[in-house]
This record gives sequence, structure tokens and C-alpha cells, in this order.
Amino acid sequence: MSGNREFADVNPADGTVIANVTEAGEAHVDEAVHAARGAVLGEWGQLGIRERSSRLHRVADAIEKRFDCFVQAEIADTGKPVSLASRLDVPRAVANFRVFADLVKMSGMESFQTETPDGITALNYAVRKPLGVIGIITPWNLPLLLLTWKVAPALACGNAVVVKPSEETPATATLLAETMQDAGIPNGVYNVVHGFGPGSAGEFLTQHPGVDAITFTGGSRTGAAIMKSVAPTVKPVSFELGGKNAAVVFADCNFEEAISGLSDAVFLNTGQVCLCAERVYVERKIFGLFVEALKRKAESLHPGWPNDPKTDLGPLISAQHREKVLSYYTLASEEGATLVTGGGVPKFSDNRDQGFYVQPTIYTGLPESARCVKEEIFGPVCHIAAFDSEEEAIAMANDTQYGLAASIWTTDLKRGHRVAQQMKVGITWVNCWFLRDLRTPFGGAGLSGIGREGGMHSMNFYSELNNICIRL
Ligand code: NAD
Ligand code: 6OD
Repeated sequence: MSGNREFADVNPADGTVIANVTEAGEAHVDEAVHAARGAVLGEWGQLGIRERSSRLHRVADAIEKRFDCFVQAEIADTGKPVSLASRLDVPRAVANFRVFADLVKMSGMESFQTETPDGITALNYAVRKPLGVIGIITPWNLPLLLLTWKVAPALACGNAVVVKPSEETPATATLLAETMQDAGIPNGVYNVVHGFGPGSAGEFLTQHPGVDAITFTGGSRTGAAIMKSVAPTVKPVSFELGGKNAAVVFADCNFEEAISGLSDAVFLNTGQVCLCAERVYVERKIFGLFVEALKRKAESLHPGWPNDPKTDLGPLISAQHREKVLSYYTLASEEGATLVTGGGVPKFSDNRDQGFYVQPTIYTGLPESARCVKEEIFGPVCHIAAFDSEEEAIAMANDTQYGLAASIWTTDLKRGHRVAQQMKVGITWVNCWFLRDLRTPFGGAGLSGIGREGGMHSMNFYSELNNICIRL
């Protein structure tokens, strides 16, 4: 049993160690699960919905109070630009708590008046109960956003949680524990265990018989390993996994809006968003113009220190992840791609050269069967291919084992609806990307996940429904 090992938390902007983190062993995970069970059976489990809701609003208030602390912790862990953490990650954490604090007060129950053929009548109604202890395992790309996306509805439904944030980004999950205390959340409701996956805190959590459900965001292969690991204890799972998302750009699009939207869709967070478009299909009539305009956008991005307000491109998360992304840059040339821009590592001549930056990169000319067109790279990179007809574009977009997200760019809204409805994904944006309403279903098809979260889908996953049938 491990328990006192430490691992380094590295700042990806310059490779310096910013903290040493204690890895939770099996005993720590067990302690956390027991603390969570105690909370469900104790004061937290007795709270009414109004009080739970009000405490979650207090968590949101407490995050707002420590806004700058959360921003700094997030950018120290990830190297992401301060502009992005302040605009996306931390405000979304606040919104996650507020939305589910409100939703839990408004969600009703199903009920049916029942009549059998032989004249017996009954009233059926369902009551919503907490599932119990929820294990939450999250990745490093949007650490606080993705963690709170699951913590907020789990707590709203009356559960207690044990969270295992990514080993790359432990800071904001820890800070959230302090914030929970500020907000009057009882001890044991929110527990953090740090560490890795196999043979470490992640696997111990998925195997623990005292954990009632696992919700996971991360890679598809990890999802498969977790499925195996939860099988003996038959836990419900919710999986938000990887993607190889397509964007389809028609010649009738609003060109400037499409370029600006696609620049975000390809390069935001250095391409480390599961929803990023790594495959861009452009109607042949505007292909040359489009490639040239997106190239100019890519070349105008400013890679820099995270705290510089002008920075709009941070580093990748780790040396290991940079090796993976660069191996795809090499593979793209081997597979016969034409390099439009990027393809390497920027040179700074300061400490950023010890960080994990790569150039934003665009390729054309690959066959659809190329590994670079099929496999998730998770970096600031896309391949652009031309299409001649709507049918061809739909077929190319859907030719993947993943099924997370798509975006369609056209001013013909009939076409927008028609194409969107044929996308085999969990979410399709028309003339926008990553525009979120937290009440809507979110998740993926195929290798991109199991189940949906968001709005009532989250409330249903994090609850046990007990149907009560009363003979009248
Ligand atoms: P990852 O799968 O390597 O790790 C995610 C988390 O799982 C980490 O906390 C890790 O420690 C833990 N883990 C790893 N192996 C485990 C195991 N065997 N048992 C239990 N826990 C284990 O993913 P990552 O590299 O952190 O994140 C990048 C991936 O996440 C990409 O594939 C990306 O597309 C995906 N992602 C998906 C979504 C979505 O909403 N669909 C969102 C963000 C990221
Ligand atoms: O917006 C969300 O709720 C969400 N889960 C986003 C996932 C982004 C992936 O990196």
C-alpha cells in the first residue's frame, strides 16, 4: 500500500516544479470514501433541497471571492493564458454551481394515475434520492471547469464526492476544498485524493466497493480501463471521452465569422479541448481562400507567458504530451501532408524554452485514411480538406469512431438544420462553437462516451429514483 509518495506539479510554461503533491494510497482513498459515506448518512444527507441549494450558491459566491486565486492556481498548473482562465474556466465553475443549485429546486417528479384492465387503480410517483458516494475522475485540460461540472450536480442531488483530479493539475481541486469550508459545506462532503490512474488513487477509487457511481472525463482508452475496473462492483458510469471533431464550412458561410470561430475551434487552449476541430472540411469553391485566412489567424496568435494579457496561446500540458503532439507533426509529413504553417516548436530565448510550447499547425493534402485524420492529437493542429457536395461533407465528417462534437458554418439555415441532424455526435453547433447552455444534454457517441450530463441528464445520473406505487 503506498501513501507517502510525492509527485511533482510542473508549470508547463517553463518546466519549473511549483509544488510537490502527496499521492493518495489505497488507505487514503478508503478513508476518503468512508468520510464521504459519513457525510451522506450525517448532516449533509439530512438537509432539505432549499438548504442544499443555498449552500451551493454559497460555494459559487466563495469561488467568486477567491476569483484571482483560482485563476492563478489554474494557470500555474496548466500554463493557459490569464485571459482564458478569467473568461472561461473560473466563471464556468461559478456557473456550474449556480445552475445546479437552481435546477435542483425546480426539478419535479414523474407521476402516473394507473388503471389495470381488471379495474384496479393506483398512483405511481417517483422520488429522487442521492446515489450515495460518487467517484469523480477528471483530466488536465479544463481542470476546474470539468471538475465542478460533475461536483455541482452530484452535491445538488445530495451525494458526497471523492474527486481524483489529474496528476498534472492538482491545484484548483485542492483550493476548492478550502472554498467548500468557507461556504459551510460539512466535512466529508467533498474529498480530494491526488495521484495517478493505474495502481494509484484513480484505480483504487474505481475499484472501491463503497463508491456508488463513477463519473469520468478523459481519454477513451482510460474509459475502457475504468469500465473493466468497475465491473465487479457493478457501478453506474458516465463517461465524457475523446473526440476527433469535424467542422464543415460551406461556401455561403459568413467568411469572417467562420474564420474567427474556426480559429477558436482549432487553437483555443492550445487545442486541448475535447471539442476542438482537428478535421476541417471546406467547400472547394472557397478552399484556397479559407486555408490562407486560417493560416494568417494561426500566425497571428501570440504564444507567451500565461500572465501576459496579450498571450493567446499557452504551452501544452507536459513534456510527454508535447512529444506526442510533435510525433503527429512528424507523422503528418510521413503520411504525405502539405504543411501550411507551424509544424515545430517556437524559440523564445528565455525560460519558456524549457516549457512545452508548440507552433499552431495546419496541414492539407492527407488522405482521409491517414492516422493524422483518424486519431485524436489534442494539440493546436488541424487538417483541412476540400469537399464538393453536402453529401460528401457529411460522409467525411461522420467517418470516425468518435462522436463528440461537430460545427457547421453556413448562412443557409435550412442546410444548417439538415446537416446538423445528420451528424453522428452528441453536440452540433451551427455558426458557433463551444457555446454552452448548461441545461442541455452534453456527451458523446461511439468512442466519445457513455451517457449524457447537463441539466436533467445530470440530475438523473446523480440520483436513484424510487418509484412508489400506491393502490387506491
Ligand atoms: P486521461 O484519460 O489520461 O486521464 C484522465 C484522468 O483519468 C486523470 O485524472 C488520470 O489520472 C485518470 N486515470 C488514468 N488512468 C486511469 C485508470 N486506469 N483508472 C482510473 N483513473 C485513471 O486523460 P487526459 O490526458 O488527462 O485528458 C485528455 C483526454 O481527455 C483527451 O482524450 C480528451 O479528448 C479527453 N477529454 C474529454 C472531454 C469530454 O467532455 N468528452 C473533456 C476533456 C477531455
Ligand atoms: O462545457 C462542458 O460542460 C464540457 N464538459 C466541456 C468539455 C470540454 C472538453 O475539453
